[in-house]
Amino acid sequence: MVHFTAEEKAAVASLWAKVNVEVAGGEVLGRLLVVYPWTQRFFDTFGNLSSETAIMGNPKVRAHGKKVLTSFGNALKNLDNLKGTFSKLSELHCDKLHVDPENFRLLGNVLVVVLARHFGKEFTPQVQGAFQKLALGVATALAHKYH
Ligand code: HNI
Repeated sequence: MVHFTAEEKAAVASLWAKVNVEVAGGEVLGRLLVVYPWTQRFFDTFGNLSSETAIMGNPKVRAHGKKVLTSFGNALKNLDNLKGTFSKLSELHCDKLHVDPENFRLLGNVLVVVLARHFGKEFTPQVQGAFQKLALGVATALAHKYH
């Protein structure tokens, strides 16, 4: 289980309070689909994903990115129980969606990159480290129910 120090908890909470999940969510999912094109296979009902411009402007990508990042935000309130918090979603992604859990780690990394771009100098090495830990914790929790 990942453990967060009081400093790490404070760092992720104060940054997350400033994140616009709608904007950042669309960007994170869009960039995932651009940079790791094999992830597009899970979203074949999303319409046009034929180019970077198409992906980044696709309303379904934006809407789903918002949903994913809103769900990721639940981690912030449950830092001491990530596995319990994401157990239903882990079952869904495993049993119904068949998403390879490696993709959760990829999405976490893309999230860190997007936050670094949005926040610039405010995204200090301490904040970055805390977020990387959080992203890994969420990815591990989402992978927990895989069998
Ligand atoms: Ni994910 C649906 C949360 C990563 C593919 N996903 C969801 C839903 C939530 C969610 C919430 C909606 C569930 C519902 O309808 O009950 N996904 C998350 C979170 C992460 C994540 C918190 C990582 C932090 N999902 C990923 C990744 C992929 C992915 C990395 C694939 C690359 N998710 C899906 C697909 C669906 C989905 C596919 C169903 C989409 C649809 O509506 O058709």
